[in-house]
Amino acid sequence: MEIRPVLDEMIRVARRCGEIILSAGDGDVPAQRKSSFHDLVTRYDKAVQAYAVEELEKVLPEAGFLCEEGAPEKKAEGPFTFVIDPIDGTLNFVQHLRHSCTSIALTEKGRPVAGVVHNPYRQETFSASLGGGAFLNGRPLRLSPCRFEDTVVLFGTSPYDPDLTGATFEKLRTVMTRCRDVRRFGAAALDLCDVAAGRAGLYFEEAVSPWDYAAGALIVREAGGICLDLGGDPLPFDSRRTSILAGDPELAREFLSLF
Ligand code: LIP
Repeated sequence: MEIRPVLDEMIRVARRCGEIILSAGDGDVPAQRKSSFHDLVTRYDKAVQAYAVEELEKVLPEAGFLCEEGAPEKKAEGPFTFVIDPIDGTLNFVQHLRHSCTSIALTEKGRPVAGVVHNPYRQETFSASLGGGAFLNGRPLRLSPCRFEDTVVLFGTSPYDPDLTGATFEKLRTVMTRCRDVRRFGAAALDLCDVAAGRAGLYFEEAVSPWDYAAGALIVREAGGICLDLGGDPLPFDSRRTSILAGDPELAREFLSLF
């Protein structure tokens, strides 16, 4: 199957999802708790996901869906699955921090072959296809090597897994003494895209879900980076949560050597 036309449709859908996100404006956004008081969902998450599923079903009727807010009934009738985070950075969205995105990946036999991450607040659309390169608003992305001491390291706090807080801050304490500084922005997909765009050297988090990283991991890889779990093993792209380390290959190897 020719991936390019499907990726073009994924980009169109992600940008429309961004318009739905922006339609919330600066008004109050009521949120419901999911697994804990850290883990929220809003009617916008559900509306964005419903729109994306409806549109992508037309693009690839035989595909299955793996979505943050619950998969539609339909199972894959072949090798393709759309992996969707309708609003990555939901807490940022609820708090009007203006740092959220829609992430859509297409996997074939469990391997990402196309991905798009759209940040409507900056009108930045990151995209990639397997072997086709990574792009920001159509401009090619390519990582350039840098030293640990010259780079910023992004991290996540895995707030849905509070038993991992200690591990997160133990790693952070070690990393902070070796890099220029660290940042926690609250949207894994955008962290991965910032790495692919060379705005940061690495991103790590102890626990994320496949919809957080499926598209961003392909964008990083197609920009010349690597994406592994924190044990240095390949990432899963099924429904399992995993740790993640992404960025410049040399920096990633040095990071792993510290622990
Ligand atoms: C979030 C991630 C973030 C992580 C949070 C949560 P959500 O995704 O982007 O990096 O720290 O635990 O998983 O839930 O806002 O789509």
